Amino acid sequence: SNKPTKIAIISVYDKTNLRHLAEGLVKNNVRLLASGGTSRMIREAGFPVECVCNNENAGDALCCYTGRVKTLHPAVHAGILARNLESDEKDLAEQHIAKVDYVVCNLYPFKQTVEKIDVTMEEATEEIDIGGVTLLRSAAKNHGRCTVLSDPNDYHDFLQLLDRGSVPEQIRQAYALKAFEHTADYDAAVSDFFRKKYATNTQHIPLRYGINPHQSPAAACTKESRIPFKVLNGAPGYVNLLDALNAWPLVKELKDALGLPSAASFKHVSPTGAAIGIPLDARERKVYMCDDIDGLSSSALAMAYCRARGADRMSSFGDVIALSDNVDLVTAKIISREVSDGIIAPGYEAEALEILSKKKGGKYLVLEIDRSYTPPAMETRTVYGVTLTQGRNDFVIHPKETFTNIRTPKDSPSLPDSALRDLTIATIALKYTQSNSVAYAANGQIVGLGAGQQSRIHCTRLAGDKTDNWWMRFHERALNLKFKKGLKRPEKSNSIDLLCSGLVPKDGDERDDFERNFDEVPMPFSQEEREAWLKELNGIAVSSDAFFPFTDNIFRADRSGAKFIAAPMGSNNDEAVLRTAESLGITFVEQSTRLFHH
Ligand code: 93A
Repeated sequence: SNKPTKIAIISVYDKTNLRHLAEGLVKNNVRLLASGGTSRMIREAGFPVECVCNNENAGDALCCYTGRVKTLHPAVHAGILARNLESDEKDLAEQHIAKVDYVVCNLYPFKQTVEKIDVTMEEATEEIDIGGVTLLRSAAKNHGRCTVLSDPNDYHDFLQLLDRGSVPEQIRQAYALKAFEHTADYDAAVSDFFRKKYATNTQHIPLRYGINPHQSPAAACTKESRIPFKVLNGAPGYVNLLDALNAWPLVKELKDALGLPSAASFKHVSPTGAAIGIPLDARERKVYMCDDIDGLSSSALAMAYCRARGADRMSSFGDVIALSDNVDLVTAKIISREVSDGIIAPGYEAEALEILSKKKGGKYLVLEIDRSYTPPAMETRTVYGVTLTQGRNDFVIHPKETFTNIRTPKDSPSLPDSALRDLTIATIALKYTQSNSVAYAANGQIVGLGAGQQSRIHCTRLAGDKTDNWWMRFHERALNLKFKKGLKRPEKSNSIDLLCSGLVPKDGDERDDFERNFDEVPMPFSQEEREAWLKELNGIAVSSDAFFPFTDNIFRADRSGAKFIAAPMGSNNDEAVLRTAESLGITFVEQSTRLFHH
């Protein structure tokens, strides 16, 4: 028959393909109800259309509404939301409301409006679609019966289905999902705009720029009631926050696991060092350039930072520091003379904060983290427009629980406490190091860490070379260098690094630069000197964020004094890896959890 049996409500801002849609609907005997501008265009195109208010006699009152209220009426939504239930049908009949079968709607251009420079709040809020969002949500909610079209590109396929009879359930589901994605995205744009205008600085921190200066604007924000840190001094950059928010959980977990104040030094989102606060002997104080600090042994936190900063002074130049405890005066004094970008800690003594706030011409970044904060279980990020979600890595590393599965030697009852401590530090550090990663630890601190290498053996070598370099710095000759008076700390560190890594050039400008740093120019280490000294390196604990694919890693770790190795298993070469460890006298612990980090 020609009698219309179905009803469509149409209210579109973007009128693309609207004629085509109207034509197809009318051809299928669908009765069209539309809002002002939409109905005008359909009528002008020559198709029958009524005002949306004509949903039976509910209309008259609604017709009077204008402006902000076009389709927001119980009659409209009753027609959309009604189910095929006797009770719903009875209600509709009493009110003379007809069921709506199709809803076609797209929204005011809020995003385009707020992209305009100097847009006012008034202009922006006028573009916040209320009725359209409600139409989409009503129809999408009732997709069991209703078809919702939120994208003009879908009209064509929809009409083909209609021509063939009806819209299958699966298609209605897909359209409903699309409608909710659309309204969610729309509301996110609205809340972004409001956040920028109205959020207190506890929820939204504008950043200078993103990872690079041309990547702006940039911001840090949270959907929770507040960001878990306060900016006490300076203005954080994007990379600063990546460092700080990886470094803080590292020191928090170290402290929880080992019960001592802990420190980490971060650069480019990997630790350069991490340590707990145990006393330093005279040589360590010298190597870590803190032998002139009064009261160092009175502060475990300061000792932890000396170790974290001192392990790899080349890498920690310009670091972001994380400390597990309230920052005291001694620690602040140590930090104040290093080149550093910022710090995160749960609190600051007044004098400490004063010192730190003066650093970098007053721009030193000081963040106060809420110690009790627990991040949500789920993490989300977008890469190239694709959103990735995952459960947060909440694996807990503990000296008593994580290293119990000793694989070689077979008769080994347990590990010494010092090994458990160092394996714990190495493994917690890896949890916050870009993968692949391998860490060498000794004396309650990282001594060599290889980060972000695509090949495991390159990691093991890099970390091993750093460990060798660290140990060469303890050589008598490296301890007693005669630097020029007034030579800056970073220049000293650079010279020591050249010398200890065996890279001092024989001649040329770089050689001249090197010599200029000394009153007495040191001889390079001879091969014999180096080998003899490196033989003394022993008792090192090594952890790997994933399994060793080949035995080369074990051989390399052994050359840098590895005595304990913890790593996950699962490689085809597990047996050979274990055999190699056993033959080299290394205790190998199976650590059951892979700890990739990106
Ligand atoms: O101002 S609104 O939020 N109030 C409403 O009741 C309403 N109903 C539909 N905007 C409303 N709309 C929107 O109007 C639709 O989402 C669509 O974008 C636009 C279509 O208006 P017109 O048909 O007058 O061109």
